[in-house]
Amino acid sequence: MKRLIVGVLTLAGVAVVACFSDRGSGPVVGAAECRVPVTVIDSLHYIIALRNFAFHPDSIAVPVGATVTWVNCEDAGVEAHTTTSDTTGIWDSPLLIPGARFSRPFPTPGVFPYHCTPHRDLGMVGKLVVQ
Ligand SMILES: [Cu+2]
Repeated sequence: MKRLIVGVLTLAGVAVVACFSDRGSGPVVGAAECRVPVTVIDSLHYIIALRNFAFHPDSIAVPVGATVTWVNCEDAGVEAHTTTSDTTGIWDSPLLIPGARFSRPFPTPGVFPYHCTPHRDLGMVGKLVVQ
């Protein structure tokens, strides 16, 4: 399993593996994805965790055609977040409570800066590169 993930990382040209365990205090009891310290599910499926009022990783490159899933990994009771493209109209998730997720395919290349609408001023921003 570990070897497979490393292989996928190499193929995708993405050297990002998030380790969620060092970002929280105690285990996450929300979405299943939050328990897995992996950003890359396979070459076309990627996870971005929302935790501690930040996106993890906050910058990621994925191949054209990939599906990206943002998962709110905050502890229960923490404020909801969104994932919202800086360019109006590309994507705008509803408010995601802890445990909730939002997925979107990215069929065309580009650089997509995005943010969390309630917490943009707190620096809750990210960048997605589709290449
Ligand atoms: Cu937020």
